[in-house]
Amino acid sequence: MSRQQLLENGFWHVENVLDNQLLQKIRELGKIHSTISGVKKHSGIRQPHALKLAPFICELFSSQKLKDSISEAINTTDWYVTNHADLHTNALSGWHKDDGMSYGNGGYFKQKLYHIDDPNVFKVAIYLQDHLDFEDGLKVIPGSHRTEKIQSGIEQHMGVKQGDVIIFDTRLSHTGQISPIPKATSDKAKNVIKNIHPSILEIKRKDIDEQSKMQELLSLFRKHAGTRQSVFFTFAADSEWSKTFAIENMKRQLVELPSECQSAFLPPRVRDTLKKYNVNIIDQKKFWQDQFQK
Ligand SMILES: O=C(O)CCC(=O)C(=O)O
Ligand SMILES: [Fe+2]
Repeated sequence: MSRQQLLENGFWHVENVLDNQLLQKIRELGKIHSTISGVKKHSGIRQPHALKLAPFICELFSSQKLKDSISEAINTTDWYVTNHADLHTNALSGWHKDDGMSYGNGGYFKQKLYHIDDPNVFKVAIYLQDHLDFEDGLKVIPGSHRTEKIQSGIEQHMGVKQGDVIIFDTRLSHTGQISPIPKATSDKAKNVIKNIHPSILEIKRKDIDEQSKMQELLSLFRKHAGTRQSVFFTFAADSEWSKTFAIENMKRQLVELPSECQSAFLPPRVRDTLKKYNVNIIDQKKFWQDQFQK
């Protein structure tokens, strides 16, 4: 049923998967991490290659429920992480797909693949806090994984709670927080917006460029609503589509990083942690070694 939902709608919202204490710990480490590492992007900090560069996120795989949900989604226990992971802190985002089509050359599948039911590669979105009061969680367009068009249907804000995960098709149109002051959906949140309204007006009237205004508005909002963090990672089961995707997706991730971080492989300590949690990694695959081994 859940896998059917994933194939039909392009996403599956799985509730109460992860332990709140574990997420709280990762959240605290993530906050510290974002002050020392990451790429400044979209008004926030994004850490690409996060399994390698923010290795504390590997603890997510201590959750059997997370691994079981992934197995259910991809219809096999024989899946692996593809080494593509991001840790996001307070970043804004616009509508997009994660299939790389916006970068040209047929994206990560190297061709349009909207006619295929199951691409054997999916993403997991884990928000480290609730997104029930404001529309600043994940938004999706159900069914949009089967069309090239990005804005192709009715938008849906996923009210995620800390502990939930969303497994989605990389072809699904989605976005995170679009506006620096997102729509309030609860009375508590409406009060927050009311209280900061004078400061919002003050920033809007400032004689500064739009980008700086956006940054100031977002900082103001986050001071009151708390830091917004998420981990997104990719997993796959072997197929020609998923192999092509994993390779091209990794190439893109490496472009975003400085030269000293340019390895597609995970460091031994991270490999050991994932092994301890019985998670297969792409580093062991021959096609991966042939592609990226120096
Ligand atoms: O910022 C967000 O919540 C969305 C991030 C996202 O879409 C991604 O990592 O691909
Ligand atoms: Fe995305």
